[in-house]
Formats: sequence, structure tokens, C-alpha cells
Amino acid sequence: MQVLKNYINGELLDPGSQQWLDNYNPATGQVYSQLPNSDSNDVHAAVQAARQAFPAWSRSSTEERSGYLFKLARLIEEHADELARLESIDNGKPLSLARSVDIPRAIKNFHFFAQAIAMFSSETHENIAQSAVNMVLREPLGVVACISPWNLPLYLLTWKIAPALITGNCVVAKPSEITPMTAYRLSELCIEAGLPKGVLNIVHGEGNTVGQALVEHRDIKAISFTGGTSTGADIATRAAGQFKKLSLELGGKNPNIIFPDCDYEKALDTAVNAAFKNQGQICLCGSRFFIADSMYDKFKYDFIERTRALTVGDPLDAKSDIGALVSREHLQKVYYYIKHADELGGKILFGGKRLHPKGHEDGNFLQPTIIEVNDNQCPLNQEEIFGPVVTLCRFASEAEAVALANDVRYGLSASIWTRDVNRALRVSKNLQAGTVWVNTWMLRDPRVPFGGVKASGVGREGGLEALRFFTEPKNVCIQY
Ligand code: TXE
Repeated sequence: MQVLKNYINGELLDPGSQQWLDNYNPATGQVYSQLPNSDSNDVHAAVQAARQAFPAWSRSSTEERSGYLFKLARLIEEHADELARLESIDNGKPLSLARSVDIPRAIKNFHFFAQAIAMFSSETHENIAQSAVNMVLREPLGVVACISPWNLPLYLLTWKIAPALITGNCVVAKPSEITPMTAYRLSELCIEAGLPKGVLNIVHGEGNTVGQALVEHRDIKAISFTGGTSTGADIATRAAGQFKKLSLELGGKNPNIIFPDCDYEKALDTAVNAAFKNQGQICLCGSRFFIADSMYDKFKYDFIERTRALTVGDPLDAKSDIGALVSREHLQKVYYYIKHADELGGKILFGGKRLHPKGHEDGNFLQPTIIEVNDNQCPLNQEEIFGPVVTLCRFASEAEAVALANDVRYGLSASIWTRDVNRALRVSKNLQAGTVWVNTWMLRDPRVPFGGVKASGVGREGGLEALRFFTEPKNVCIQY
């Protein structure tokens, strides 16, 4: 059984406590590795290492920093197959998905920010009447924390680390304790890349020990977090007293609105994909489908039939469309909504059963589940389920569709399906969401701002927004 280590000051170290946590394979229910059960002493050591590395790293040239990011991208590429397999085993996601999305995206994150820094210019403002020139310098913050979740482990970890490092910060990262494998492998690759010691540190362990110690550490200047909304609120509360900079990417309950003039086949295929990709465990997954009255019955029928055709099974099997949910606890949380669907305001149209595929009887498998809902206020349409469970609802008019879509505490993303460009723009403007997709879903470009409104978060990641987040603007005013 593999025993993982923390990556602190360029070295792979056991936790000071000499305690480890079991890491389960979600497809088999078996323990297959152990990760450090680190505590605040390990966090402190990592922060100290990052502080020591900061002066040299922050003064290094952007070319030098880009060089390390390109090296890391290359090393991930060289080990792409191995990393995809690790991600699949650790998370339960189909290997094909890890191969086509997670690992390529981790490579792209390093590539993208290694290049984006060259476009990161700052402003000058001349004040002729007062013979003055204002420069805006962009300075790194110091030591920053990157706390990432389990649904897209290497993808989201690198999405934070890359912009933090390229802008001259040193990082203490905390990957999810549920999926530590690729972060651990990344620390080995950092050593292979010769990344200067202390520039990046990775501390494994639980949220309420390692995560909390990082959030409360006096020398952490900013926190970039992706995870649950209640955890985000807890982090914001704890960080407030020290005025830390925060970027919080939280939950979603994303509406997909299907108008009668849509490209029906494309809308249907994409709907199934948006609903069940990664077992529905992506913050951007479509979880509430609002379908025009006139096409509701046909869409419902076809949606069920396409869902019926999906194969649930061993994530490593190329035939599996849907793998295992990430943990037993998470499966229980998701299953609660299915078990109590009636009381929670819905009627199950398809799915709803736990599955025990041959050879994987103890895995966290669940049928993709479709629930019909009439009242948008019911918990099934208001709470983030974060699993392969979606609701269908009908609407009578565009105004009603927008009102239903917005009538929720979240505001991460939305998809609308129509061929009418006026409607597309009108509805996009009226939806409360950080991202609106028209006739597509999850088409992601690393240059655009990414984040949510309302309970889906604070701040934006991606492109220049990420570079701005990880830097502090300083105004230097010279009178000549
Ligand atoms: O996430 P947590 P959980 C949603 C989804 C899911 C729910 C809970 O609805 O069911 O959140 O999932 C670390 N201080 N999303 O419990 O706890 C933790 O160790 C500092 C949406 O797994 O938010 C992990 O590294 N850190 C989502 C990270 O935070 C703390 C992705 C996320 O874990 C901490 C995942 C604390 N007090 C879940 N407590 C998305 N937006 O994509 C935990 N952590």
C-alpha cells in the first residue's frame, strides 16, 4: 500500500504527528493508500518554507518562472497516462474522462499561465496639469493558500497554483483528503523539475485541521478556495479578522433552459452530458432542466431513453460512461435526495437505485436519476445535490423560465437552448449567473473570468482575473 508524504521545502516528509489517514478506492470500497494526517505544525513548517523562498522567487524574472511552469506541463504530459489512471482510481471517474479532460487541462493550466504573464500589463495615468505620472505596479502578495476539492483534483489544484506561482507568490496547497494521489505525484514532479525549494508546498490532511490552520495562519495573505458553500462561508468568517484576500468558488444549482426553437438533438445530447458527466460531480453540471411546455413530454421521454443507454460501471473500463461517486459519505448524501424524493417534492422518472456491478460490489455506484418537480421551491430544486441526480420542470413563457432559473440561492452557470439570437441575448442578460452558455455546455476557455454570484462564490478565477487576484496593485505617483 502506498504511503504518501507532504511536500515541504522541496522535500517529501512524513507528518510530524506520524499519523496517516486511509484513502479509499471509490469503485471497490477498499483502502489502497494512506495520506498524512497533518496538523498545524506541518502547516507552519510549510508556511515558513514558503516565506523563506519568497524573496528570491518574487524577484526572479517572469521568463524563469515561466520556464518552471513549462517544465511542469511537460512532465505532466510525459506521465499523462499514469496520472489519468491515478485520478480515475482515486476519484471514481471514468478513465476516459480523466484522459480527455482532467489531465490535459492540468497541462494547459501551466502552459496558459506561463504565457499569460507576458500579456499582464499595468496602467499609467498622466496628470498633465499637475506634472505628475501615476504608475500602477502589480506586486505578488507573499505566501498564499490554494485549497482544492475532490471532483477535478489535479485540474483545479493546478488552476490555482499556476497563476499564484507565475505572479511571484509562494504557495502552500491543500488538496482534498479524499483524492490526494495526483497532488502527491505532482510534488514528485516538482522535485524532478528542480522547482526551487519552498516555492510550492503541498500539505495533506483534513479540512478542519490543515485547511483551518492555513486559513488562520498569520502569514497567509490570500486564500483561493474551491469547494462547498458552507465551507466557503466558514473560511470567509475565519479569514475576515486578518483581512485576507479571498477567491471562493462554491456550489451551483445550474439551470438549463430548453426553448422550443432549439437544435433539439444537440440540446438533448448535451443535456445528458451536462447532467451526468463525472457522476454529476462538477459544480457546472446542469442540475435543473426547465423545458418549454410545448415540448416537455417529448423531451422527457427522449431524455430518459438517452439516460437509459448510459453504462454505469468500473471507471477503468472503457465502456463505462458513469463511474463511482467519490466517497461513501458523499454517496449517502446524494442517495438521501433519492430515497426521500417524494417528501422533498419530486417524482422519480428514471433511476434511483444503488448499483453493485460484478467485481465492484462494494463500490459507490448509483443509477443516473431523473426526477420530475412541479414546485421550484422544493429542496430538490433548491439544494445542491452534486451527484447524478437531475430535475425536470416545465415552463410556459420566457419570463417564467428566467424567474424559475433565478429563484435559487446559487448563481454559478446556466445554459440556454434557442436559435433566436434576440432571445439568447435577452435571457443571458437576465440570468443571475457567472457564466451563461448558449447552445453549449462547459465550453471553457482559460482566458475568461470564471466564478459565481450569490451563494456560488466571491471573486473570479481565470485569465487576467487570476493574475489580478494574486497581485496587489500599488500606485506610485511621481511629480516632475
Ligand atoms: O467539500 P469541502 P466536501 C460541494 C458539494 C459537496 C459539498 C461538500 O455540494 O457535496 O460541497 O463537499 C477543505 N477550512 N462541492 O465536504 O468540505 C477540504 O479538505 C479550510 C462543490 O468534500 O468544501 C477540501 O480540500 N478548508 C465543489 C476542500 O476544502 C477546508 C467541489 C473542499 O472540501 C475546511 C466539492 C475548513 N474548515 C464540493 N473544511 C465545487 N464548487 O466544485 C474543508 N476544507
